[in-house]
Amino acid sequence: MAGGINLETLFLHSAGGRPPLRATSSATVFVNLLDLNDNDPTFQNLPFVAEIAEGLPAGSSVFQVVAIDLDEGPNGQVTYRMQVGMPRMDFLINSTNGLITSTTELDRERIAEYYLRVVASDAGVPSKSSTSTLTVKVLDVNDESPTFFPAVYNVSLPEDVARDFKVVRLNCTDADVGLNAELSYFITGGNQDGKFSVGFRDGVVRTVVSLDRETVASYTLILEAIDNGPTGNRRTGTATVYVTVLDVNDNRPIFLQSSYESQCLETSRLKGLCRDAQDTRGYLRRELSLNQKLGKES
Ligand SMILES: [Ca+2]
Ligand SMILES: [Ca+2]
Ligand SMILES: [Ca+2]
Ligand SMILES: [Ca+2]
Repeated sequence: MAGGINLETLFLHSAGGRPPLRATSSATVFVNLLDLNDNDPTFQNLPFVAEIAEGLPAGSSVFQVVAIDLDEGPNGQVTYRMQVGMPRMDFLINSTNGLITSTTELDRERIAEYYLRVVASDAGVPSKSSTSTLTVKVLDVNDESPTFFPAVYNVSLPEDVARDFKVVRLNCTDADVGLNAELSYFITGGNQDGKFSVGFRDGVVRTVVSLDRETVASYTLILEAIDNGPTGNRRTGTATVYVTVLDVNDNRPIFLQSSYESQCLETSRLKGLCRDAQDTRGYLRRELSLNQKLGKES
């Protein structure tokens, strides 16, 4: 019952006296009805959902809850407290005005959503209270960079590899969400002769034309991933792809000179042996052993 003062008028009649007194009198009586604590504090504007960007300093305002109690005096005097914070109690509530603030810098990549049990109690005896849940959604900020894993790739390719050959698929992730994690890939170094390309969206490195080991035997390609965060706050990651070009027998032998002269030591040694030989059998024996020796050496 809402508190208040009831005004009632009492009419007094006297009828029992002897002799009877024919008189009527009236008096006004004020009756003050004391308030009972019969109303619970009631939260307004449910359900409570707050959205706050990650990375704001501790002490940032998150939300203000309001509960109304229709009773009077202490019975209607509401105070607030936070009962449970899931998964962590990273917030404070002002007990008199219901303003909720953070007690730490929130990080969406660690905790993206909180559930806070808020209690509103009146100061009656006994006290009445109600509870409600505030959902705090932590909004993403582009505070994570694209990260290649691995960051270094080693690839060997035969020089006659076909054009558009898939050299390597880069693995890159960005822990943010949405545009803050949408990646584009570029080759930013080591591709002077334009032999390689990378898929803008898929991060697959391919050959543009076939290679030639005799011209360039290895490449050190620098790959960059850039996220699609807000202009002025885009973040990048870098990877290196080492490409070794393997030889294929694609060149005919070419003589560097038109003729070659060479002395054969063994021939001259044989001639010497011939001259020195006194008998044919001795010569033949020596020739035989020399041929065996030469056969072993060759
Ligand atoms: Ca109350
Ligand atoms: Ca973060
Ligand atoms: Ca983030
Ligand atoms: Ca990012």
